[in-house]
Amino acid sequence: MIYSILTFIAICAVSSGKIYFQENFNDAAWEKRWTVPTEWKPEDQLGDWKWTAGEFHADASDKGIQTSQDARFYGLSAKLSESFSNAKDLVIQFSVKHEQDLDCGGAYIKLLGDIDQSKFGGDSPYQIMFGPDICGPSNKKTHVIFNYKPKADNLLIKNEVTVKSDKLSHLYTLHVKADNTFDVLIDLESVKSGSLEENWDFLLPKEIKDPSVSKPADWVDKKKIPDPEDKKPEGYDDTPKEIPTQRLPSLRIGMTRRMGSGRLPRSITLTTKVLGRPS
Ligand SMILES: [Ca+2]
Repeated sequence: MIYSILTFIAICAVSSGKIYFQENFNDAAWEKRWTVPTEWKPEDQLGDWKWTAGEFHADASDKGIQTSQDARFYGLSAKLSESFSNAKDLVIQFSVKHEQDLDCGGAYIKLLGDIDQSKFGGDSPYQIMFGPDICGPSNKKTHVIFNYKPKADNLLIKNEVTVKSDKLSHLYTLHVKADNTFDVLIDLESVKSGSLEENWDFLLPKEIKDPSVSKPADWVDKKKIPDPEDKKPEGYDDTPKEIPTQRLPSLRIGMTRRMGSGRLPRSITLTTKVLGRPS
C-alpha cells in the first residue's frame, strides 16, 4: 500500500522574494483550488485524494492530501496566479510523507505550461519535475528533470540524487540559481549541488562527426611509404657491407699453484721406474 501525503508546496523567486504559489492544504477549500484530471484515466483507475493530517502527526490541524487506494493513479493541478519565465533564483519546495513502507511509487511536483487540467497526467509536457521516486531496493532517487526546448527533451540529472525512504515527513527543496548552479536539499540539508552545465546535458557536444565527410578515394592505407626526395648520404655505397675479421694473437693459458704459505718447498724426490728385464 502506498499512502503519500503532500502537506506543503511553495514555488518562489528568491531574488525578489516573490512567492508565485503556495499551498498548505490546511483548509477544506483546497478542493476548489485544485483540479482532479478526470479525463486522464478511466474512473476506476483514478484514486481518491483524502484530506487528512495522517496516522501520526505533530499538529492535527496541519493537514495534507493523501493517496488513499493502492495501485491507482493520482494527479492534481492548480493554476499559478501569474506565469513567469525569467525568474533569477527559483525555489521549488514541498513536503511529503510515506506513512507505509513504499514498494513502488513517487511523489513529484511539476511546473506546467498552459494545459487542459482535466487531462493532466504523466505524459503532459512540463518545464521542471522534482521529487522522490522509489521502486524496489535498487531504484531510489530524487528526480530533478528540466525540459530543454533546444533539444526538445526532458533532461535527467546525470548523477543520482539521494532520497528518504522512511515513514517520516521530509522537506524537498530545489534551488535553481541565477549563476547557473543548483542545490537540492532534503530537510534543508544539501544533498546535491553544482553547475547546471556539468549535471545535465544541456549543451550539444563541442565536436560532432560530419556525416558528409568520407575517406578520399586516393587515401593510402600503407603505414610507411618511401620519401621520393630522400637521398643516400655521400659515400654510402663505398662502405663495405661486412668488415673482415682481424687475426688475433695466440692465447696462452697459465696456472699457478701455491705450495704452502711461509715455508720453503720441501725437497721433491723424483723416482723413475723402468720396466724391463733385469740385466
Ligand atoms: Ca499542511
